[in-house]
Amino acid sequence: MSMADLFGDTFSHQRRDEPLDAGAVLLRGFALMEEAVLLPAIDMVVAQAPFRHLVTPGGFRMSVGMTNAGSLGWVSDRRGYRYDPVDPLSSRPWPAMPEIFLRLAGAAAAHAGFVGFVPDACLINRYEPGARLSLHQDRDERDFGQPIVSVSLGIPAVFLFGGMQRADPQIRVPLTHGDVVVWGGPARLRYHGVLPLKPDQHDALGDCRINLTFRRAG
Ligand code: MD3
Ligand code: FE
Repeated sequence: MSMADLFGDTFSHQRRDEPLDAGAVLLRGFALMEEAVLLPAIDMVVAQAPFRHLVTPGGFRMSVGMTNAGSLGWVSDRRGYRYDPVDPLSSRPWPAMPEIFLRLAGAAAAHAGFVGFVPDACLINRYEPGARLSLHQDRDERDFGQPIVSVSLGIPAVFLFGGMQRADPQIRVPLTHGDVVVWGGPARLRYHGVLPLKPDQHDALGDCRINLTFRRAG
């Protein structure tokens, strides 16, 4: 049976899969088929919980604008990093995870061998030209056995994928509109970041990049 049969052809359009590491696979163009449903769903979330520039525990304003959907949202302030069920801007729960988010994340994870992935948090990052994400590990989640699924939209970025130590060498991976990466297994705790975005224009998203990261946080 072909992948197209197994996945009902919904996410099997014009794609090439690239293994990046044990447990990490780049699914180029995986999000393109559902683009027409995905972009309005992001707008719905952002209308309820706008992008904001969080402050790091060290007191630096992040250049990336952030918001969340789902029962938990990632936040940073002078007290530290954490997942919180409440949006500190509105004092209300984060917007519900749109159905298309769950469907896309679940299909991508299953494609990479993580069947039954049900995220409870989607961190939405917005990069404008010049914005960057310095090298870090994602370790605020409860179970590192659960993968993270990332979806890149809009103008391209160069992703840095390092090792288990901050000083380990990095590879550079260009990520473009529609690319999905599943980060599981040993890749889950590797250092990673995003180089400063170069100015560019995307037909649907203008001069910005949006990245969704789906997590099982709680
Ligand atoms: C590798 N976001 O939100 S997505 C983040 O493009 C984050 O906005 C970047 O790093 C962005 O934490 C990169 C790719 C990604 C996400 C999580 C990972 C790669 C990862 C977790 C472990 C290893
Ligand atoms: Fe990260």
